[in-house]
Amino acid sequence: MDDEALATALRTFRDSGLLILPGVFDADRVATLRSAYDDLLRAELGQDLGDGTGRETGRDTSGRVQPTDGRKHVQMQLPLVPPFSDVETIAHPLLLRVLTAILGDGLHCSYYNSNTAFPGSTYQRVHRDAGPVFGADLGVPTPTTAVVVNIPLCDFTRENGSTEVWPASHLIVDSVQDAGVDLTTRAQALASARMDVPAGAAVIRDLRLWHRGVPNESAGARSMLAVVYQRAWLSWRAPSLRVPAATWQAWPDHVRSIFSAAPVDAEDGDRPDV
Ligand SMILES: O=C(O)CCC(=O)C(=O)O
Repeated sequence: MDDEALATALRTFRDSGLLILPGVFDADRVATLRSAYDDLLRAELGQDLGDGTGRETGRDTSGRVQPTDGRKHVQMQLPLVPPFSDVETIAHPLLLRVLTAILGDGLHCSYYNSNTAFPGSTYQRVHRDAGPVFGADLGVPTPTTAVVVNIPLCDFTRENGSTEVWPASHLIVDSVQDAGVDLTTRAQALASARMDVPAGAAVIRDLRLWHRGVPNESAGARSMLAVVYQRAWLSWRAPSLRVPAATWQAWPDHVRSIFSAAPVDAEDGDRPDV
């Protein structure tokens, strides 16, 4: 990506709150991630994934999988082990270049999750993943402080439930009278788009952007990784984020820095040299 393309990408992201980077991951990487992901989800739920019997309200025994809003939508926390912890997955050079331009030096990963819409899923409520970092009192939108990177594990289509998004809604700061009206009602008056992207793309979304999961009318599960990166000075991080010692040892320094806020699990009781 040359400087001009980067400038266009950043402007698009600032204007819309969303940026699609096609062709970041090659077919082999997507296939490897998909296979490891499906194995994990199948093991956690103890069931076939494509049969539409995705657990609706229950919780798997390890607590790694949780239902989200709407029927047949689940989220699953991912372990920082290969291939999920591979540098090419979580710190791909192109992705890092764009993320650093958005979030500044010293950005860190605070959450490693995923979303699956099973066949037969329903509409979620329109929601934001995070509100304005300084609250609504300021009354004006502030620059992006955190993004989620979605990595689709299959082509996302209208049929299998490509996520619905409201471009530029990351810049909406609620007034006192608006704050009491739910976003699903407010969104009816606004134009939305669908995240129809091929596998191999990375989608960077401002956490404030309004969005929702939608019905999956295909016969197979539709899954994406969801990795949150944020500015160096934001201290929030998911309690679930832990780095196995072997992963820490395998990472180069610049990737360790991205995960430096997460605890490292030591195999021998010693904290690895951080
Ligand atoms: O799976 C999707 O398309 C969106 C999921 C989502 O936004 C959620 O579960 O909070």
